[in-house]
Amino acid sequence: MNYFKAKFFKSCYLREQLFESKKKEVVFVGRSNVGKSSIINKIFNRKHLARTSNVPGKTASINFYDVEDLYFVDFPGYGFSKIAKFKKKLWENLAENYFSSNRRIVLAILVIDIRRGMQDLDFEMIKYLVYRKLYFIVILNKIDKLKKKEIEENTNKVKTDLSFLKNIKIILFSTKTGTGVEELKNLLETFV
Ligand SMILES: Nc1nc2c(ncn2[C@@H]2O[C@H](COP(=O)(O)OP(=O)(O)OP(=O)(O)O)[C@@H](O)[C@H]2O)c(=O)[nH]1
Ligand SMILES: [Mg+2]
Repeated sequence: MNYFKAKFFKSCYLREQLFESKKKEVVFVGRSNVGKSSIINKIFNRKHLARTSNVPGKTASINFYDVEDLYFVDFPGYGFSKIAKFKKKLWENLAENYFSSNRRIVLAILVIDIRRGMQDLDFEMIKYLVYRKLYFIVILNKIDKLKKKEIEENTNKVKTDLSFLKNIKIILFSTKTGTGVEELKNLLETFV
C-alpha cells in the first residue's frame, strides 16, 4: 500500500453523517488515550494527519482516512467518566450505527495500553466484535513505557485474559520507537 496517498476523508459525529461505503475498512477501537490516532499517524508516517492529544476524548467523531482501496477508521475512545454519561450514549449510538450499517469491515484493531491491560470495557468491546463476527487483533501499545520484564508480564496477563479466544493475534507496539509498525503493515497488506 502506498501510504503517501493517505488523506483525510470524512468525520462523522452523528449517525446521519455515516455514508454508504463500498471500500474495505480497517477500524481502530479502544479506550480513550491508548494511542489509536497515534498508531494511524505512525502507519501513514505523518505526524498530524489523525488528531492526537494528551487530553482523553480528543477524537470525538469517527474519522475516515482514505488509502488506495481501504478506509482507515479512527474511532473515538471509550471509557468516559460517569459525569459524561451522555457522551457514553452518544458513543454507543454512533458505534452501533457504524457497525450495523452494511460495511466491508475487514479488520478491527483493538488498542490496549500495555500498562493498564484489559479493562471491563475492553471485554465488552470484544464481546461486541465477536457478536458482529468481525475479525480482530489486539495491539498492546506504549511498550516504550515499560521495562522488558514488565512487558513480558503484562503481555502474559493479556494472553491469559484472552485465552477464551482461539488464536488471537497480539502485536506489541510503540509509536515512539516504531516497534510493531512493520508487523502491522505486513498484516494490513494481506487485506488489500
Ligand atoms: N509513550 C508513548 N506515548 C504514546 C504512544 N502512543 C500514543 N502515545 C501518547 O498517548 C496520548 C494519546 O494518544 P492518542 O493517539 O491521541 O490516543 P487515542 O487513543 O487516539 O485517544 P482518543 O482519541 O481520546 O480516543 C498522546 O499524548 C500520545 O502522544 C506510545 O506508543 N508511547
Ligand atoms: Mg484519537
